[in-house]
Amino acid sequence: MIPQADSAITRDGKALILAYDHGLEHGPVDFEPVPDTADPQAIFELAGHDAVTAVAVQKGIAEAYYPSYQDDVGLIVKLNGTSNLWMGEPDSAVNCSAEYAAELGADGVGFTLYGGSNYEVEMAEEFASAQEAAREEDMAVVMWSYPRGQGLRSDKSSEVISYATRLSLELGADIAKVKYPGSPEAMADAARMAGNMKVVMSGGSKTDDLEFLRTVESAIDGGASGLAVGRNVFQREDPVAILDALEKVVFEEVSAEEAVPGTSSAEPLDWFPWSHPDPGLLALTQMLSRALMRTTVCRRSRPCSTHSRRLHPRFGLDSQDGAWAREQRMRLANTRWRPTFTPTNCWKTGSERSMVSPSTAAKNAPTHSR
Ligand code: FBP
Repeated sequence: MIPQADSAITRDGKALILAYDHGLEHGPVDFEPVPDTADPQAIFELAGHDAVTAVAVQKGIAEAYYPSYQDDVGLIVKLNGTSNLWMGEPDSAVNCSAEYAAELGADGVGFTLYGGSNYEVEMAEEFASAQEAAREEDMAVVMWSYPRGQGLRSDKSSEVISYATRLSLELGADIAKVKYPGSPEAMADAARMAGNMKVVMSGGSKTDDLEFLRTVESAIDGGASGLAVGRNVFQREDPVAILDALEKVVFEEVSAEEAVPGTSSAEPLDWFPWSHPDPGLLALTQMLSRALMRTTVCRRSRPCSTHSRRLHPRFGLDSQDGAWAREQRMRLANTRWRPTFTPTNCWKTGSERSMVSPSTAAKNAPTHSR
């Protein structure tokens, strides 16, 4: 691991990686809940959301779709992967080199390692080559560290997940992506074992909004630096709403209850100079304040995607898009950042953290050890 304050796939030291390698790992079944998500273009559109620091895909998807999104979206190319048709001991075929990932424009590479599998030795050797090649290309290395195999009874126990993060640190990853070990305490232990390497939580199968956000909050409280998530975003009818909520929980450290879609009016605004305003006036003021907070500064490390989107002809509506993709694109383009500042204002600045209200910052200040 090369210590770094930030990289192209993190923001404020945190990561929200939109994972989309499911078509290989799980097959078409993962697209059934929202059939339009079988179209990679719909996912790249979503990845333009300000919460998303990078999208993680296999090389075939990157080859075909990333050229249209390289100005707006961070890219992690998975270097290995196996289909769900494989019935043997956990293993993952190397199907892309770090050099080719760099040619595709990747900011980082992803690599699955099944510690504990009968194939662990071969996978670790393959990881060593990939990791060193990624260093040559100056790309971040994310390890999908998923201990599993014949000898492992539980692949999510605290001990196993802590071993998974330690293994990632020792083998040279910059970020370890692990399953949630069940509690903030267990996550804290896993983060401690990772030293100053970042740990992100794997999203897992889809759960309801509040349950999912609570798990993410617990992981963050335990010291996770964010999450890498697929199904819990793209299997929702309203993925933009859950990304809005994740942005609050991951980057602003707002509680799950405050962030859950549909409760945005409960955002803490207790830094206002009055305590009992007229309800109508309060609602209007809250609305204007949120708009002001959102337009103060764009927090992306790349130029604001919405501005690029508004300026770029490809964001005209495409009649070939499915209704779901079209709706998400409309929502991203029209309901988030407003064009009240120029693209030159859209670079990350030191004042980003001021987007968190003082009360929220104070409330969250003591909870993190790193
Ligand atoms: P989810 O958030 O949908 O769980 O995706 C994370 C991920 O690691 C994907 O990148 C990958 O396709 C999948 O989970 C693999 O999960 P598993 O091996 O547990 O089936």
